[in-house]
Amino acid sequence: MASGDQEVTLYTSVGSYWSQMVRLALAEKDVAHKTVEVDIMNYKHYDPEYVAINPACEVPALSHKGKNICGSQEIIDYVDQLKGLKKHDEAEKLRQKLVKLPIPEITIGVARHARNIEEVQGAKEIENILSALFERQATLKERLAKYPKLSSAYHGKLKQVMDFEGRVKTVKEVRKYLGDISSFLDKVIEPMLAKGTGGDWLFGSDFTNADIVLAALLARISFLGLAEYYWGGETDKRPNVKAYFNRLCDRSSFKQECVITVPKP
Ligand SMILES: N[C@@H](CCC(=O)N[C@@H](CS)C(=O)NCC(=O)O)C(=O)O
Repeated sequence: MASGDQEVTLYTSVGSYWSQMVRLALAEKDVAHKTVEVDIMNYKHYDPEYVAINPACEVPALSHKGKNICGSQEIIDYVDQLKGLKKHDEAEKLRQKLVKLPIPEITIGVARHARNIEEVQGAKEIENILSALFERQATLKERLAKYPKLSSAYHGKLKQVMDFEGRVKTVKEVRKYLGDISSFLDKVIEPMLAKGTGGDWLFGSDFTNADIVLAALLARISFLGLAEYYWGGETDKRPNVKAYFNRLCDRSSFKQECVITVPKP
């Protein structure tokens, strides 16, 4: 950023999907900033100090010059505008589709049903890590009782969490979301990469906002023990997605911001 770089503060959580996307964007766009780690596993994002920054009770959020920008895509757009970066039209269209894919549902769905989804490798460890998020409703109810002035934020979040949990109740539902990712990879990403883009990335040699979202998405699939299912194995399913993922793994911003390993049991 030309000026005022030091005024940028990013509120993020290390393993969060939407935070990873934003951290990757800030690294790629060379935005100097201060990072505040919000421990969502211990529900620090429900504390009044953080709710004052983001009433949606979620990470990421970004503060700049007294303004709070909440939500990953809003932050990416804000940073692009601030830096005067030109949008790539086709990449923006693809980015809109990528952000709608049910990765949050797959994350919580896998956490809830890992042992019953045989495609997941390392189910027990994933369940151990993510089970910390199972107390969201109980924690929100506690906070509601403790901080009635924030009831509007807590009620809003509680409703969102209840609707969300209702969508990942059964293995069958989670399998449907896994299928949505398969068909998107098969219909859009694999053919696009197979045809050749003129470079290493989705639209050539520039690492666009669509690459940023796809990178976080593939990192999440890998973290959930699903890389083998989507692009690995003897059949070498989706070789171009696999090659793209391997190139990502060599990219320093990706290694730094998106790779979180599952500890061995
Ligand atoms: N639409 C928001 C979604 C943010 C979001 O769902 N963040 C998750 C972490 S990846 C979160 O804060 N979850 C905590 C919770 O739901 O309690 C965005 O794009 O930033």
